[in-house]
Amino acid sequence: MFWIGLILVLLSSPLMKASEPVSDLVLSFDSPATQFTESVPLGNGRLGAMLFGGIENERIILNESSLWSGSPQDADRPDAANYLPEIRKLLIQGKNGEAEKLVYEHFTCQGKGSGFGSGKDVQYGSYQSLGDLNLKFEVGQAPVTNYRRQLDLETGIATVQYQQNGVVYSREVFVSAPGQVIVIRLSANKPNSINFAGSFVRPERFETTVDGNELLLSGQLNNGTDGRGMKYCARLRVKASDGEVARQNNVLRVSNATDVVLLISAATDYLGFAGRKTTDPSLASRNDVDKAVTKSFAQLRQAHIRDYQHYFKRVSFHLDGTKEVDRLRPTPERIKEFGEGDKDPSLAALYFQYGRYLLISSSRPGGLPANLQGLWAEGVQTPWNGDWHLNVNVQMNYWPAEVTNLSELHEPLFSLISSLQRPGHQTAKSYYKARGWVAHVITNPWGFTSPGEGANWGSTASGSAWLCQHLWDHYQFTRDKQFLRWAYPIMKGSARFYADMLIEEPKHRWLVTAPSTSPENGFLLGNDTVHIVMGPTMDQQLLRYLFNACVEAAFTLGVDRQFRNELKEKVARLAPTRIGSDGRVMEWLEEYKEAEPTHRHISHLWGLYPGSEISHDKTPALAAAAMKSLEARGDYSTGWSLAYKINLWARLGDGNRAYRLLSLMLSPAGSHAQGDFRFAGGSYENLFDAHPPFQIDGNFGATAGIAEMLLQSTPGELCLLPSLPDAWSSGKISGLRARDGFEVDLAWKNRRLTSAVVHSLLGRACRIKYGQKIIALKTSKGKTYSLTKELTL
Ligand code: FUC
Repeated sequence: MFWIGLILVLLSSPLMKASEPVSDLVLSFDSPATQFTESVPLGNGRLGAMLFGGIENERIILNESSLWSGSPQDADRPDAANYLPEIRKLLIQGKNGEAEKLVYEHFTCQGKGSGFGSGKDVQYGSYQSLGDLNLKFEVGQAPVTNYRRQLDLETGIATVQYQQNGVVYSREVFVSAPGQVIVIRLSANKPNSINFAGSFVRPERFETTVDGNELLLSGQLNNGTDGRGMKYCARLRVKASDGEVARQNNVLRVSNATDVVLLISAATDYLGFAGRKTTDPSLASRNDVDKAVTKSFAQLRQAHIRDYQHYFKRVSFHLDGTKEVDRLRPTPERIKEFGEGDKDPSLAALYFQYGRYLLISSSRPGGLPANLQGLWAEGVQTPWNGDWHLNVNVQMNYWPAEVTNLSELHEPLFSLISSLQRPGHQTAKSYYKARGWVAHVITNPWGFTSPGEGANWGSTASGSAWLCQHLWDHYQFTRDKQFLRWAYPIMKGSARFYADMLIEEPKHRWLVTAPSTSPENGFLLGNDTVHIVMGPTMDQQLLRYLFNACVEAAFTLGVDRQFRNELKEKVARLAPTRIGSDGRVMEWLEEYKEAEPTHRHISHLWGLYPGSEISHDKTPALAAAAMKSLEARGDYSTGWSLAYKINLWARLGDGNRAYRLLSLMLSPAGSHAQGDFRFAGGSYENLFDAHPPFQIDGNFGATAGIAEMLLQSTPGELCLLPSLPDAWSSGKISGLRARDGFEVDLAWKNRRLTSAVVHSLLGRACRIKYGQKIIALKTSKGKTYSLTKELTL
């Protein structure tokens, strides 16, 4: 009965006409994808799918977020600490080159480390794609018309539609979190028109079999030692309304069907950070698909939409000014023209919501955090192993979590942080003879906390401090004491490490980290480029943040008086952020000459964003120096670096400059590179960020940046429309979150605020700033305050 109903709906639904209005929330394409970065991403936090929408060959790249090669290892050098005094002595003597040599030889990880970013067959491992599902359709020679491929961010559903031989063919795809399956529906408005062969494939280490109406993919990845690593299994179950389902070798053939639903489940035997019970991937994937098969397509679809919109609908964002005809254009064409003027503001709104969509789809409580690829990866050796980089990248993934009202989705990062304590404790001891725990630059699901294998990039010692900022920031947004009780011991362990690890530098007697680096940036000493230093500015800013946060957290919880005192003493002695003779923020303790003045990392501005020790109000001289630093670094860079600069300029109150960075971000990947990949950041056809290659941090960073242009907050203070660019003359946004538990709705016209509504979730007091106006607001929990009159008169 249900199937007949569906068919009737289809028969009566005409193909979407070009004149139909398209919402701000649709990515659209007029042809199938020919490569990964043209396909559309779908996901439920654990399972991912990239839909190509081919007519003769549909390719869907499948992912499961825990699918990693490699295995747990002890990568700490047992004798590293023996070399620490010598390394420090050389640094104090200014012999950084010699210190770097020692770090290379004795203070990196032991073994192969990340395999220089190609670690799939070493113990570090690599995040891998699960494989491809290929659907080969019998289509004949007749011309295809009215092709349209879309991703609707309102529903989290992708569709493909086209016409051939008078038949309208439709596909609808989503990944259900409640159902834990990928759901693909194929339909035609003429009976018995669907014929295809389905198969699974992956580059290596797989087997496929067919069992009744089920197609199976299974295998075992390399653990980097005896080859017997993680096991995985994916399953496709076919549910056809009519026609025939038959097996042909390792292919499942569906003939003469009218309506077909494909359900795909997948699992691995990864234990999870929390040491969850081992799953038998075959059993787990069978359970999921068995459950899903009892539900109708409509039920699965409805449950998916309800679950997805529970997150997505919290924020709405609209920017005026894009003509209907431009909104209807395929997304890749809009990207090509975005930088050419102000005619398409709504693409920026779409891009912002896409960032939220990507976080909802790649990071769910109980799962793994979004990695360098989110969870969408092609192939078995992903760029930089698709891991979690701790010197900006994984943190950037979570920059939008709180402010764009997706606070619960921050949780997977918190679990990752918690999981690093045990191995990080060992690393702290082995290298620094310090208490507490530390993580350096890279980590994986196997608890890697040692320095990387290259001294120039792998020795930054403040990865764990930066991670802990997320714990404290989550608390600042939510004031969730129960969370703080859980998080504080992690922060304390991190602070314990740094409090032990600091040394006194001889010139000013400041306390500094040593050895460390300013992430990946080098300076010239004679003819050499050197990276290893004491007290790079970023470390010092991070430790100021961490120590102060720990003091406040311990005070709030009424614990650790002695430790609080120790931290208070030490925080006062940390090297301050300083301005150099050239007027820029100093990146290191000394005024070194950068080897690469336009380097993508801008770590010494951490205190401006995501930290908050630099601002026009509190530290005007440093804010001016930060501007100079940014000018000197230049705008052009990799994707994530462009995104970082949006946030930095937004914090500096320069909306037009932030917008210029956003325009570079929303340019076709590589279009500003002039042959130099270091400046090739931008967007691919599917709006994925191009490092290049695809790296999702830029999507998330730019989403946070857009929020930062419209609302900024520190505890007790909200700043409305702090960096509104001329290009966004009129618009509205609702549902952004501010620290101390406020939700904010804003509207503006001709660049002037026309409506400001603040919902107080916690009943805290705050100051609200708009331009020169400041109002003090006392609030009651759960009450809503309209401030339009006070702020706009
Ligand atoms: C950091 C960056 C690179 C890249 C890599 C994954 O090391 O410097 O640009 O994003 O992470």
